[in-house]
Amino acid sequence: MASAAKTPFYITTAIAYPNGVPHIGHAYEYISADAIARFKRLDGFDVYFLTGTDEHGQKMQQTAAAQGIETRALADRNAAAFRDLQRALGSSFDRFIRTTDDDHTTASQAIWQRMADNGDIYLDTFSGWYSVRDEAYYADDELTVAPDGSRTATATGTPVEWTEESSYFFRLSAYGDKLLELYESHPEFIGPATRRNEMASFVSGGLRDLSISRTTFDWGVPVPGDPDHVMYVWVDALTNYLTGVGFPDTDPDAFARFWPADLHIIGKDIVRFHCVYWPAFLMSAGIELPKRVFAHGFLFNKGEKMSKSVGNVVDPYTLVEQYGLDPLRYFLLREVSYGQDGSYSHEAIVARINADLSNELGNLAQRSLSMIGKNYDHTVPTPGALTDDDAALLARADGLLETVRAEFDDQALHLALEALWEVLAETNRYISAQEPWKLVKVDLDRAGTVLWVCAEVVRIVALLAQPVMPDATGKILDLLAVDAESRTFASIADRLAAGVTLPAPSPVFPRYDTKS
Ligand code: ME8
Repeated sequence: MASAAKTPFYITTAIAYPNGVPHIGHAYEYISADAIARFKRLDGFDVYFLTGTDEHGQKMQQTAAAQGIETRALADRNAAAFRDLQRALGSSFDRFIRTTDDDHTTASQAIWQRMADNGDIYLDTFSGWYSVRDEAYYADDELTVAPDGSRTATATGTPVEWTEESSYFFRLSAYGDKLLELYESHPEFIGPATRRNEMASFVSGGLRDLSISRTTFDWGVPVPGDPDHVMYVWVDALTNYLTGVGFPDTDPDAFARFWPADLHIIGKDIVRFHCVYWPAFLMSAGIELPKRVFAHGFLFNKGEKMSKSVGNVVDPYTLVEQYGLDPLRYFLLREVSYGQDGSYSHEAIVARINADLSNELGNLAQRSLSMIGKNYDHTVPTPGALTDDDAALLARADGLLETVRAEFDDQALHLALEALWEVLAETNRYISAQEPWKLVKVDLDRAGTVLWVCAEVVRIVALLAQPVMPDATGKILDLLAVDAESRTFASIADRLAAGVTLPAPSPVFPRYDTKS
């Protein structure tokens, strides 16, 4: 297998609750994780990209009951909607896992058994507050009490209900010091750093044992040896990351190769589950810990939280249809600082499409290629001796791989794009200063060198922008006659070959006409 020689890279998204249809926040997570997965593949890694749906728990059962359908039917319908959306967004996932898949039951019971064998699970009675919407337990000091006595979780505003039942507990309290040691010795385990500080302060405040089973409903993975209990949905949900690569023994080779995961991409609201509960479960089960968890921010519509009651929940398909997939992918990853909250609006999307895509990249490519077409019979001109300006610009373009790789490895996707667009801006200044449209009339060789430099920068930027805009950059690379084998990052160092015949150029990024 050719990929065996490559370094493995295992990336996951959160698995969404399919109690409703996906929204733009989900789309944002998929697009960003997909860009990272594509980047690593193009950079020579053997990538495994896992995503899927989190189908158990009380919320799913209650939603289905309210709609008068079987829980399984609700899960089937909406899991399909999530999978279809990912396809529509160009997500290059390797597996779409559903927590109702058979191998996932086996994996969840296996990790449970290992935690039990390690003496970390005991039976007791749980009494406390539970938010079905968050599928989370809250302590008294995490609640807000309204004048009428009703309680909501302060962090999320969701209602909580008093719950009292027989439950298995996980000895989370025994893991506080180990978790703090983990954050200390592996500061890269949680990104961005603000989230690490939040978790360190949460854990320092003392951890209580966690209720990990329920008896008042049955939509979940049965607890091994006690089928009256189903697992707390987060125990099985987190385990999906193990199931997806063959744990415990459905695919030992894949598990040995891809575990521990390199990167869990999640949203900021589920950091505690991934950075406190998950490493504690794994430590207990004697399984290696993932290398990094990165929490992106939330996406808001014109700065407002999306909510059904406000009526501003945007269907991702509508945005794809209105702006095109690649412009939307570019906008979300360029406009929002990855790791922080961000906002989108029609005006902001149009501004990015017109300024960055249509002007900065599209016009540069179109101008250079049409001058080449017209003056050099559609063949790449042979560059002559390079001036200092030519060499300086090419050197900047050549340095991009290193910069962009470092930004992607830091999940600073917006800074990677910024670096690419800075070089495009520089190239546009260069072409204005060199005026090849005048040079072609007086010095065809020099004009050819200038146009070759421009086309070469466009090639390098297009190669590096592939993870974010796979289709549009593919078209640009077609226009530059770059063959399919020469589109990985290993080919960046190859120069655009002179004498190659180019197809007739056509614009790749039309302006968005606000009047239409
Ligand atoms: O949390 N902006 O599922 P989920 C950006 N099943 N991201 C958002 C968002 C927004 N407005 N709203 C949600 C769950 N997300 C669990 C995960 S993982 C083992 C189990 C993100 O459907 C959210 O932060 O509520 C999460 O990463 C993902 O969408 C799925 O959210």
